[in-house]
Amino acid sequence: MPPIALTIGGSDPSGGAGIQADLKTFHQFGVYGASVVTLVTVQNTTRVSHVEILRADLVSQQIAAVVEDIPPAAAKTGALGSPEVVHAVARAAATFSFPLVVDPVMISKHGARLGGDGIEELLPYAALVTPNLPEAEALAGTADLRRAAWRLREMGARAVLIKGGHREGDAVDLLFDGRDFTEFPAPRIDTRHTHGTGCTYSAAITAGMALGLPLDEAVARAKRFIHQAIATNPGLGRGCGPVNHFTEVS
Ligand code: PXL
Repeated sequence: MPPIALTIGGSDPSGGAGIQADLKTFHQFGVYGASVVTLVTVQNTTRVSHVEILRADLVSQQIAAVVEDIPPAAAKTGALGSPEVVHAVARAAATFSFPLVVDPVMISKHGARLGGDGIEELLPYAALVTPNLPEAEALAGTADLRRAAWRLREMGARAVLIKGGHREGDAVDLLFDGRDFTEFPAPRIDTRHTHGTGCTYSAAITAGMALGLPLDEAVARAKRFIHQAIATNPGLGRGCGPVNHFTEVS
């Protein structure tokens, strides 16, 4: 039996981000993927034209249906849409016996609001939280990387990975587990095709956890995967295209 991973997030019909990206990534890592939908976007590589958030109790029921029957070895959250959905996920997460990765998605590359409000409620259940720099700043109230990581630990996350994709220069990510700071560097790739990068990266980390890797090894493997996936993007669409989910796991 393959290990099982669960994603809780939004649908991207163009297949590059959201639960579609997560499922493709789980599959590429040899992990069986289950998915709970929180919101439906209408989007392609050029725009997000609508976001429809599901009722919170529908999210609760989907999680319960999966967890009681196909218990995952790890789970992640992506776009949650509303504080009500965050609350529903937090109530479920309080009962999880497996690690949860929280990707605190706030706005899409095209500026559409996908969630973030009330996300603090979920941090005490996070084995790892994976903000980009703007998200870390919004949550922690500081742009200083190490101070933000400390603050997010104080807010309840067991470990913090602040991603450097929105910084200048190389894409250096900073992991803090409460004891050590570890940097994960990669050269920046000059491309507009980075749609779904955050989703794919946190899904790859979640897959590594489902495979039983220690956190730093799961992050290192995921970092190699996302770097290669961006570098070999298929150039789909007329806007910000997806990364290459077919890239080899190494
Ligand atoms: O990458 C953040 C994200 C998460 N979830 C969905 C999205 C996006 C970005 O577009 O569409 C559904």
